[in-house]
Amino acid sequence: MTLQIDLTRYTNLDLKAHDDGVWVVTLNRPAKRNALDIHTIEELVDFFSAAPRAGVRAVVLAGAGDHFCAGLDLIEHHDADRSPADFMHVCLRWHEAFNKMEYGGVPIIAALQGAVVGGGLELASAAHVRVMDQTAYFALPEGQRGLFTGGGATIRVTDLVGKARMIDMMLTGRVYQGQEAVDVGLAQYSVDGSSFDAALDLARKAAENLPLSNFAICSAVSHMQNMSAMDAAYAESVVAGVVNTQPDARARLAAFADKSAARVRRND
Ligand code: 1HE
Repeated sequence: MTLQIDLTRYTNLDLKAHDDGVWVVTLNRPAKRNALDIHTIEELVDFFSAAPRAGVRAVVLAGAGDHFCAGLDLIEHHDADRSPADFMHVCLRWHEAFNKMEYGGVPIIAALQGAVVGGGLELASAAHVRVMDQTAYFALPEGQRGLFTGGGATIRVTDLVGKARMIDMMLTGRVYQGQEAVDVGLAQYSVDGSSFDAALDLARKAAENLPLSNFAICSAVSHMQNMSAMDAAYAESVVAGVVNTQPDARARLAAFADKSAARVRRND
């Protein structure tokens, strides 16, 4: 079953499909530094719910303008004067969107520039690969704003940087940038030029893999992290049983056997 993605439904996200199945999904409220309002979150839920069944081979997740994302829309939050239950439901929609991203099985490469802060870092951490340029910086300013993370930072940012750094970022507002951001695990790539171009190259490379392999890589690893080692080993065997016997893999295995496939070599 292939779903169609109706582009006319999206206003806060700009969507562009490339011929090779790579989609570029751009947060498109640069005047608001791509702050995440309710509407944007609902569009993320819609797109990332449909993507695994719509032939999307990989996604570049970008932000329009000088900043990737300024996090929670603080003005909307201030004006709405929400009750605890209301904000709990807001956070549950964020989790719906970010879980669809992390567990959906479609590779997502985030292209980062400028501010990647608060909920913007939570969004970036739900992608599978993060590429930063030299303007990008990361922070969790929730503590200074009288807030707490609600979009999964306690899980995903802690996974990336570890508990001590996560708590330090929240307590002190510490900003990470440049090589240090890569060293602590916030990004996997730091580029001198455009993070978008580099992310697109990586997405195209990932899109050359068989979709079922990518599905396993971009869902099974996360699911298995939530299991006991015993259960994860069992689940890995089941997933490998399905993926490693897929008919589409036979041509790739045959190419290795007849020596026409590229070998794995050191980078020169
Ligand atoms: C916003 C937001 C926002 C900008 N919500 N409107 N996140 C933060 O604490 C980060 C807040 N933002 C900033 O620190 C700065 O705006 C930036 C460093 C990202 C960019 O600075 P700058 O000088 O380029 O822009 P600006 O002048 O601060 O803002 C430009 C406009 O964007 C302005 O709107 P305007 O109508 O007055 O022109 C700002 O109000 C608007 N804007 N950021 C709403 N965040 C699920 S819990 C998650 C909890 C969190 O994410 S807390 C962290 C929130």
